[in-house]
Amino acid sequence: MLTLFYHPLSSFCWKPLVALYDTQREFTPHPIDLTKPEDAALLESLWPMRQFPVLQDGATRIAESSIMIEHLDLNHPAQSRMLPADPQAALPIRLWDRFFDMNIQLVMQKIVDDALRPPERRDPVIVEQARDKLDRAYRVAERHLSGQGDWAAGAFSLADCAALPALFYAGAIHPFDDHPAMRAYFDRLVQRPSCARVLDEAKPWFRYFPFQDRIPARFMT
Ligand SMILES: N[C@@H](CCC(=O)N[C@@H](CS)C(=O)NCC(=O)O)C(=O)O
Repeated sequence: MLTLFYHPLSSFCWKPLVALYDTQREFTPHPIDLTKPEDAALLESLWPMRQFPVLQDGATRIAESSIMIEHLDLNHPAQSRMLPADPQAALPIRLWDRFFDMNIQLVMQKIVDDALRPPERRDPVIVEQARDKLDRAYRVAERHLSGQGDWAAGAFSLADCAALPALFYAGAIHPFDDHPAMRAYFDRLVQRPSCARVLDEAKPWFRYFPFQDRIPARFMT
């Protein structure tokens, strides 16, 4: 039996949720509320980094969103895969998964972290550097996506699972409206039923996102 420990607002949790919904695998969702000491203790007991998502599969416990998606492909075959079985063919997908996590998601998170600090501890230099890095990543993504089909690297994959949260949250804080290929790709992503479901389930929590007023109205209602 699969159990996913997660929070509906958490960007990295969206990755396995999209994969699970997209492949219609059954699992037990176990929301974790880190404001509750007992939930924080539970998460720490599952993964000492105290980060979600964590996937429990029988006696096997998996941390790290990308690894758990691979674990699903390997151990719970479904009608489609998030990574091809051929390791060589998987390389571009791994690249774009890392790209969205490292160059967009984590960079966007620096701006969120800054906004969550008390005003006297905020650092405009960190925010400016993060915005510069996002600009560079957007240029790279735009060039890449202009030459692609519907998805980030061939068929819908792990790379697209990573792209949804990265582009959703980064796009709210640092819009990519002037990047037509990114915009078109993002529109395709949010319309995919698995992604739309994740966004819908996150809706009640968006008010806790410090830049909630920048989330496009179409995702709030
Ligand atoms: N590389 C990890 C990142 C997980 C992560 O940073 N999760 C965040 C939520 S999006 C978290 O648990 N933050 C709480 C904390 O770090 O204390 C993954 O891909 O699963």
